[in-house]
Amino acid sequence: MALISKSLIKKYGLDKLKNKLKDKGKELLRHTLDQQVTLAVTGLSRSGKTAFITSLVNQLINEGSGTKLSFFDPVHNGNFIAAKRVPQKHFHVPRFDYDSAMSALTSEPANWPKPTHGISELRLAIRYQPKNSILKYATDMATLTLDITDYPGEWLLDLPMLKQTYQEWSKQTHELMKKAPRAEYSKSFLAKLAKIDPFSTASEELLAQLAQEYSALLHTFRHTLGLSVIQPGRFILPGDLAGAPILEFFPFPALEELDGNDYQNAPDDSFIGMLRSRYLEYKEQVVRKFYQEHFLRFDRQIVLADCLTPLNKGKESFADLELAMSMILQSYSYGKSGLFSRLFSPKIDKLLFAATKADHVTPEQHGPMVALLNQLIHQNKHQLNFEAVKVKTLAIASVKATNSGLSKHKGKDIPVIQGRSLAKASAVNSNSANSNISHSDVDESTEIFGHKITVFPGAVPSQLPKDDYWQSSSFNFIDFAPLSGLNKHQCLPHVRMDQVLQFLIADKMI
Ligand SMILES: Nc1nc2c(ncn2[C@@H]2O[C@H](COP(=O)(O)OP(=O)(O)OP(=O)(O)O)[C@@H](O)[C@H]2O)c(=O)[nH]1
Ligand SMILES: [Mg+2]
Repeated sequence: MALISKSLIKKYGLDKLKNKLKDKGKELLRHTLDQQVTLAVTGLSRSGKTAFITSLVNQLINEGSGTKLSFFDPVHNGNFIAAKRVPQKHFHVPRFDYDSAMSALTSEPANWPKPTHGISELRLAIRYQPKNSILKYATDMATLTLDITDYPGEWLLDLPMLKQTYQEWSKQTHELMKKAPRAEYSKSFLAKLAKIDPFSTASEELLAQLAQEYSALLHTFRHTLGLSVIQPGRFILPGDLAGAPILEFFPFPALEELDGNDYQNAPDDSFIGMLRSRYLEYKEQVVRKFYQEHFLRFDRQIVLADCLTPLNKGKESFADLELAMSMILQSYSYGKSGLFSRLFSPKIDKLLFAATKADHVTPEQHGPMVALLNQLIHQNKHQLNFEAVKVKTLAIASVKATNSGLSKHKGKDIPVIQGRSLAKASAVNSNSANSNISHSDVDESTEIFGHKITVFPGAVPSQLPKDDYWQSSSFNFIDFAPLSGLNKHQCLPHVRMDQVLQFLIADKMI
């Protein structure tokens, strides 16, 4: 880029310069004119990825129709022209279903988009007028191509497996299964494993059946217990691998008593042998392949974290989120000592952590939300070296589903949010019973049966919560439905999506 200077472009004009340049120079110029960013969006299931991408695309393609992007410089400074969806880059990767997501949000009554189960892509072409960069001498209008990839954060939880043998992984996973809250649910599965001789000839059928039970357990951990450390990640989000034998393995506690030699020498057709080879195959064909085929081409990454649901679920769920975050962060551990750098050469230069669903709490709680997320990230900072990556944290709501305001409570003004609950009226009543101030305390006119509620869901701790926090259990938020009356051709209401755009792409549009 430095080779093609402003003065050269000024002196010759762009067309003449193109002719003067030799092939290498032309390549460089083309590269200079084509701005391209590959943005990856991840987070554990239900963290808000689909809502986030839908809102991001919606804000850009409808810019001007009720946009609130004041902190996004290209809009604020007037050099944003327009954005549109264009065919995605990789035809073999499923398309991100923007239209279905928008239809759900704009239907009456409005719904959230359906859960998604794998990777998907969408490409935007963003037109802008270069004002400061070298491009302004070359063209009045430049295009930034933004490739957005949605992929499950669970897949990042598998990275540490790359450095573990099957025996090591099995031991570590079994440790987790022996402890509360997993222990109670794991008992009968572990009892079945205890009856199997690890050196006997494996039955494919039994392996398949046990693998299915292990996957069902992982689903329970995630969806019933609200836990975050789910390994292997593909077992609950298999993408296109559903039913493949590569997903038919599980931890085998009997291995813990074996010495390394017995483990190594176990015949290939024994239980140990079969589980070992599937584990190895999983590491190579699934985990490593994902990093090589997808992760390595991401330029920028946003990691979405729903810290509020684990706060609602309780101490164990929150502790599990802490562990999951530290595992996920290994993928961004770029220091020389980081596992990731030793395995791959990453190129991500900007990393945004966003605490999602900030509209579930009153606005003055956004500061504590960010502080809490910072703590989750920075307690692992000693393992991390972000020297090559710019990192930021924000509290956001991709699609704001509540309105905030003040309400009188015992003669005092207190901050509240109001929205339409997703839960049935009876569930709403019991849900908010523990809140500091329930809907009925606050607003007599609240239509409980119309599911419209006004509530102060509680204070978000700005530190990693200690035992006394869990004992007082002062936090309880409610799931809200999207606001009604949203329109496909207008910008969705949001909290801080402009700051997200500013951090992730504004520097490519100057
Ligand atoms: N109030 C509010 N709720 C949100 C917001 N974003 C997501 N949600 C809630 O979180 C749920 C999950 O959001 P999704 O965007 O589907 O999350 P995801 O990460 O794509 O989930 P999977 O596809 O299952 O991995 C939604 O159904 C909403 O209930 C938001 O900005 N505000
Ligand atoms: Mg999704």
